[in-house]
Amino acid sequence: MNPAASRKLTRAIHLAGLAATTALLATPALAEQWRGWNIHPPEYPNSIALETFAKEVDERTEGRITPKVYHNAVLGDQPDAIEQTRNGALDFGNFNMGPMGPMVPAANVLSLPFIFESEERMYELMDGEIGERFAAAMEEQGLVALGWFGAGSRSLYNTDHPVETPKDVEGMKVRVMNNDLYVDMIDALGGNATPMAYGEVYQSLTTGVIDGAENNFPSYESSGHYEVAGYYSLTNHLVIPECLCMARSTWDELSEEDQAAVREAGQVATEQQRELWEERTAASRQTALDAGVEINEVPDKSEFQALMQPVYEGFLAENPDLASLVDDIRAAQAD
Ligand code: GTR
Repeated sequence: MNPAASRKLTRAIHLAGLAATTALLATPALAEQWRGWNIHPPEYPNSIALETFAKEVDERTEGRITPKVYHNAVLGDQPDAIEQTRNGALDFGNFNMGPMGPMVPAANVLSLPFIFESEERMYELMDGEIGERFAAAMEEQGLVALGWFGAGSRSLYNTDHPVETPKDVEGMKVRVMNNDLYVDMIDALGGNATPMAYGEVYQSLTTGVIDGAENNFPSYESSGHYEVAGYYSLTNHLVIPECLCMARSTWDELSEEDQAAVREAGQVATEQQRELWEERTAASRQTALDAGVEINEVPDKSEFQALMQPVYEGFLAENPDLASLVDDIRAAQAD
């Protein structure tokens, strides 16, 4: 190479080096990427709210945190996902408070049948001091609650007859979420409970492994269960909230400023979920009706409620420390 060409090359290398250094300096510190668990398909109200949460966190932290939501339970079953969030392998998720019970005993109070008389009451109490007590119990177990999502009320559905009285549940194989309390609940009605992952229910209904299950309208519809279990009976036995929550280990690493930003994002997402929930409940109910599902009222719910007495007694005998929480929830609804 002649000297001129060599000088040119040296200069080019020098310039390239400078450009690379400048580019490096201009790149912001690598954003922290959060992984979030979701059981539902992307168009479900909770999923839309989780995406909102992710977007709000990203914006409010100016891109320091970039959450990503994984829908359709691709990151695992719900009990596993709760465990993974507790130990920080996942950063956030939307969890039903039912499967939370085996890990956070206080959460079981929310799984007591008929503990809330309506969704409105549930919101009112969870948004106040009662909700703070649940959040504190979760925090001890590694989870930070950022908001309470609505989940309507759960009712029984099955393949071949309406449920009008507890007699209609006798001998029925009913899928329940992973929590012994639900096994006791179905036992008390004379049925046979089968705890099972949500994703296995459709197939199990078609093969007769189970005769029925229980859920709210949006899940009954979005999972397709209404296609294979055409009797939906309005037992409304569980009004159980869900949480938008995150790993405490991830939370503890945040600056105060980012904690505030994440909390605000959680509030925005929660408000949106509750609004979308109402709309989706009506739409899902209609989809089921249009497909020929028979929806029936349960004329006398007190028969079902009376049979839950031993479930309460057994629970309180095993968890005497939770009696005051149960009493306070009941007292708050006594007016
Ligand atoms: C849904 C709930 C899910 C899951 C599911 C189930 O209503 O949103 O988180 O708990 O029920 O029955 O497993």
